[in-house]
Amino acid sequence: MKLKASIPATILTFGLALCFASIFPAFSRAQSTDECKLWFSHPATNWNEALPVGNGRLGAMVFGGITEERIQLNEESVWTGKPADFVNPEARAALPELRKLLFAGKYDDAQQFAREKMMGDKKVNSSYQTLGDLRLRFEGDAGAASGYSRELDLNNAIARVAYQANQVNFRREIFSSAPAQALVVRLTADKTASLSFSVQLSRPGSKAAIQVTGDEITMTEHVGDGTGVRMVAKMKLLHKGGTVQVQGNSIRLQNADEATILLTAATDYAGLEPAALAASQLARAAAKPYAALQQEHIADYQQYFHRVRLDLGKTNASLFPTDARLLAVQKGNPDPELLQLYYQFGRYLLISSSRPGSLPANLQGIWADGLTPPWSADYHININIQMNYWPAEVTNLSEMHLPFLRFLYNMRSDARKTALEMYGIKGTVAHFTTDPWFFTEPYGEPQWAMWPMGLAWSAQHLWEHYLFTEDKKYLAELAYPVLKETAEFCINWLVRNPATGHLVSGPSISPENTFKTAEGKIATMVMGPTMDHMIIRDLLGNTIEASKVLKKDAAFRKQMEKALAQLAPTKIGSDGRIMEWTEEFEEAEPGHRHISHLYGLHPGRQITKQKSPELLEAARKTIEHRLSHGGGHTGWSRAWIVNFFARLQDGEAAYSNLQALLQKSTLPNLFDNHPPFQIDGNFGATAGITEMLMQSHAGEIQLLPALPAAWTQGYIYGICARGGFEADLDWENGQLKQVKVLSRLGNACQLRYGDKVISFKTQKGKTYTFNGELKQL
Ligand code: FUC
Repeated sequence: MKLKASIPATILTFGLALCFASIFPAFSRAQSTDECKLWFSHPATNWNEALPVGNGRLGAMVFGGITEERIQLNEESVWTGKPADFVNPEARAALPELRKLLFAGKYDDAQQFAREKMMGDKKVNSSYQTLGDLRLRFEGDAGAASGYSRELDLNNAIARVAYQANQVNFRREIFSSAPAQALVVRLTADKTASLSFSVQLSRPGSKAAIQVTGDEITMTEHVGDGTGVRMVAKMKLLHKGGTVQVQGNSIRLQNADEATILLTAATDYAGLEPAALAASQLARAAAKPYAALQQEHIADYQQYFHRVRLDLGKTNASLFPTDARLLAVQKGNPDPELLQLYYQFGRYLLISSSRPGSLPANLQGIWADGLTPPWSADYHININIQMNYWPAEVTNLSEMHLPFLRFLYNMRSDARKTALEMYGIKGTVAHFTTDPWFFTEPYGEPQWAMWPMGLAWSAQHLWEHYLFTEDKKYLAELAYPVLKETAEFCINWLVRNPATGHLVSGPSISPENTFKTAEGKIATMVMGPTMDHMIIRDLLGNTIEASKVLKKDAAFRKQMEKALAQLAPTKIGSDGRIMEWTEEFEEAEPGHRHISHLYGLHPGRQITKQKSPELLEAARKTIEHRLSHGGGHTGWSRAWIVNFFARLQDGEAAYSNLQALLQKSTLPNLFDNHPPFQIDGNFGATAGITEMLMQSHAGEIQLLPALPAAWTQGYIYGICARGGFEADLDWENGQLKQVKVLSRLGNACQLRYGDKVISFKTQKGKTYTFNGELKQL
């Protein structure tokens, strides 16, 4: 196969688009198409080069092959497993003894004891899985193909493939439509009767049944050998010209002018009949012309995507394929437009993997190949799912937060049961990970499992969504019930440390980190890891606020206030770092990826420049220590570090960690590389770039708090701040030039730029404009 790299024709309009962008920046938040494209001059040779499309639920990875196109498919609820209860029956009775061991410093004995008495026996294996593959095999001589390009157009959420062969220009367009709930694959050629291919659905390694009738293929399976959901995928081939024939498990189309393949999929996860659902979705999509399907898809997607526009500096880099640009960055050539693309890719991924009514984005969003993806592509709640949702509010995608928030609400019944059966405590608790059946019990090794803070951390998101929207109905009906029950668990979970008199959390861990005991052994569990207290402080503070907004539960509020006042404080160790545990243990892995004890810096708001400058300094030392011992080596950890430095208002360090993320932890298709692919780093970095440009966690809106020297000139339009504000920021020569603040809710506003501060009252729906001196214009 001979391929010639080509430059898409749209690049020719690049200069023009630029000029319009700078003349009329306020008219549209749509970025120019070339700035918002991933493109490649060759088909994907592996999954990490393929391009993701998705409608929140139905996803696909497009490989773009010439003789064979593989489109790997996903549907968010294709899971093995089922609801399971597996609290260790000895846990409740063992709890006091375990606490005693830990208070006595018998960490090693405690470890063994917890493994036996606290860990549940999770017999039901549950994993997310691929839906299958859609394969097209093209006929004719593809050896002569040239002018190949493959792109993901983030402006329209469409993947495209184009090439010439035998003097014919072939084109493919692939998108996953939310309005149609269907995957759409469109094939055209600029010469009649040139399209000949066969199409097949399969699910490698599984027992899926395939049925081919006329122009439709149906694939069904009770996944996980009958342990999981029942899934159905349906595909229909529509064509203009040519003839269709069933050949075994495939449909063969010959000499067509154009073709459209529609694919729908459903499972019985939500109690619906999947065959009927997939069939009705397919019939509805098939009744619409391609142009209408495309138009409704673009309109639906752009209402979200076009809310934010970013410019970090212009180059001609988008003339080059994305993988070549990434290589250039890896060789030390900065590419501000690649960061802008990475940022918008993060927003694209959130819109494509988390729509209202869907399940939350899992460890891989919705995109996972095979039957056994890494970590089951589950919902880890000790950093990963939270990080997935860090960009939701600030990048103006508040609706995309809802699947996670609803998921937390749905965890309550299992979480209540675990709290009571395992600890004898009222309220709700979850540990380090879960699945779509909401298990909340710990299992496996105490090193990651003995951590009852998964729901408490997640609950922060419930309050944050309220801070951005002030939606009281949502607060009363969805958020507060979870906040309250989780707070209730926490105040009953805390016990008094006999040595200090403070309330502490335990038995618990500082997620996944280990320390050396006096006897030289490696241990994990303690009474009172710093992160737990930071999370509980946040949760109780937020729940107190929520109860005030809703004017309820005054007596419970008093209990929370009392617990808060006695909670163990965050301490600085003799080496100037934030202490991770109650004692100054030596870390077994000083560059560990989890930097849990900085939760108060980010995503929390306990450590701020204004309120706690000493802790802020200690936080810096903590990160630097980790980094100097090889920290930041997983994608998500690096992304968290970007957010930490943004909160430390250190633009240069945030920027160099962003570069490191692109250099060391980014795959050719811009997916984050843990390794392997894990989507949290994409989302974490998108949030981090926003935090560098605007922050609102400390009671005011801080403008350009961590602008690096490399971003001399640029803008960001449409990002959001707590209190219901939407801001457009322009900067020049590294200085704020102008800021426009739209007040959505009519709250009072305080802006800060460096030492300049301005406070003003606002009216709902009005925009306020200031220059770089914060003088109103
Ligand atoms: C957490 C992390 C790992 C990984 C896993 C899915 O437990 O410690 O690095 O990201 O989740």
